[in-house]
Amino acid sequence: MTGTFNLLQLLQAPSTKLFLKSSNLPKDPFVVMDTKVSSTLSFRRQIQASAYEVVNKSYIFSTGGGAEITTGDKPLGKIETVGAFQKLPMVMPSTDILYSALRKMRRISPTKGISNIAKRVRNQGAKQLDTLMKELAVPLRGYKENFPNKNYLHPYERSLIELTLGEGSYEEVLGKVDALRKRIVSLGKEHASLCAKSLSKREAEERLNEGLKKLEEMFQLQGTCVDDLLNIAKTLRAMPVVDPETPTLCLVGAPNVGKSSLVCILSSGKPEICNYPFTTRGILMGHIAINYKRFQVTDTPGLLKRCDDDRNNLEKLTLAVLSHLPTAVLYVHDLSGECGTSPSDQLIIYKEIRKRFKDHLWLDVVSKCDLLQSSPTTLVEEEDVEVKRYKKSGPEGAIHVSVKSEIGIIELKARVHNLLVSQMARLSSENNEES
Ligand SMILES: Nc1nc2c(ncn2[C@@H]2O[C@H](COP(=O)(O)OP(=O)(O)O)[C@@H](O)[C@H]2O)c(=O)[nH]1
Ligand SMILES: [Mg+2]
Repeated sequence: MTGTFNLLQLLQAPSTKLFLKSSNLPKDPFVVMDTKVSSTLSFRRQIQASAYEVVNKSYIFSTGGGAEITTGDKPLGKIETVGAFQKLPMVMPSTDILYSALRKMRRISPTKGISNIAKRVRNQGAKQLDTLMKELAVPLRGYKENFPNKNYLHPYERSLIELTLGEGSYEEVLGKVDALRKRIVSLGKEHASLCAKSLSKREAEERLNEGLKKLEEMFQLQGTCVDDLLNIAKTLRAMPVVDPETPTLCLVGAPNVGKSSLVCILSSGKPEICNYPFTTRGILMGHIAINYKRFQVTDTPGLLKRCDDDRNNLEKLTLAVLSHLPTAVLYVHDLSGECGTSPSDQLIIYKEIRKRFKDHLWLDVVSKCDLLQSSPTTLVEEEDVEVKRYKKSGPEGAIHVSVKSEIGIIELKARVHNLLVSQMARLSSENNEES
């Protein structure tokens, strides 16, 4: 068969780096300790030890690793804190698992003291098949156990998994890995048992070779799910890490209304560019320092006038940020006609978002007001009062600003500071209520 790994080649090849040390393996191979998860992960785990947990839709400060979800007296499981992607186990490429397992299998010798050659060969063969089966199955078991159940993830991270990998893909790949493990165990046991029952040296050798070939072929053909899992872990680990403990100002609005320009002007220092895997354009993440306290400020992908079913992943990311992270909103309106979304469409989007996130602390800003002074918005006679008023000055109480001419920026900064201080107070009182 093309591409089949050749056992003889392996035997003859000089021994290279071993991926699994026998001393690392648990006595019962099916009770897996994830000893291969690198020590850097445990460090990351420590630095991410305190976080918020979402219980009954509110954010609860925690210093532990997760809270029990209960319905009545019955615990359902653990809810993960934000930061689960940084704690994902390291996945070995499927070929590395196979090579490593084959090497370990080759080192298995027969139980001492068996003088009958046929008995010795069948004893060794059965042990070798058993070892190969376990060495292939143990890492898979570890992945199944150490990749978090999506249902217990922080809702923000759950949304990111769906947006990035597509709905159901994460569970599907984990399911395939577990199914492969079960098939390997069953095939390995069957052939180890056949080998152990062999009546002659020759039969034992045949049984052994047949079992090895089948296990190897199965792992080679179906091991792609392990590589898919490796890619999933890589993608998720690279995702921007949000800090839900830090009050965050989130700039929301239609595309090109001036959100990123405002993040730059509000941030102390240079904002970082965060890339979610499904964004082609980076999202800016900056910090604001007020009285030695740091706050986050970030823009979100622009929202268009359309229903939720038609929204793309970028828009869904905006909604996930607003739904699942404790954010205060700075909503940006561009009435200059420059951004590509008409003011009347912006009003429709705004009203929907405002209604949906009515409990968020909120500040409205009309951007690019330098352009409004030179070319004021044209009003159409038949438009209703609300639209006319919106086109003229935005929602009631909105601050008019311009990044270009710096109009309104001092007032904006003062109002943003107040908003973030209120957001911080709100978070602390929510935490106190819960503790
Ligand atoms: N005239 C003017 N243009 C602006 C102002 N703020 C932003 N822009 C321009 O508007 C365009 C979109 O801005 P950007 O910040 O990328 O918008 P975003 O897509 O909402 O993040 C860019 O070409 C900016 O230079 C402003 O105050 N005045
Ligand atoms: Mg932007």
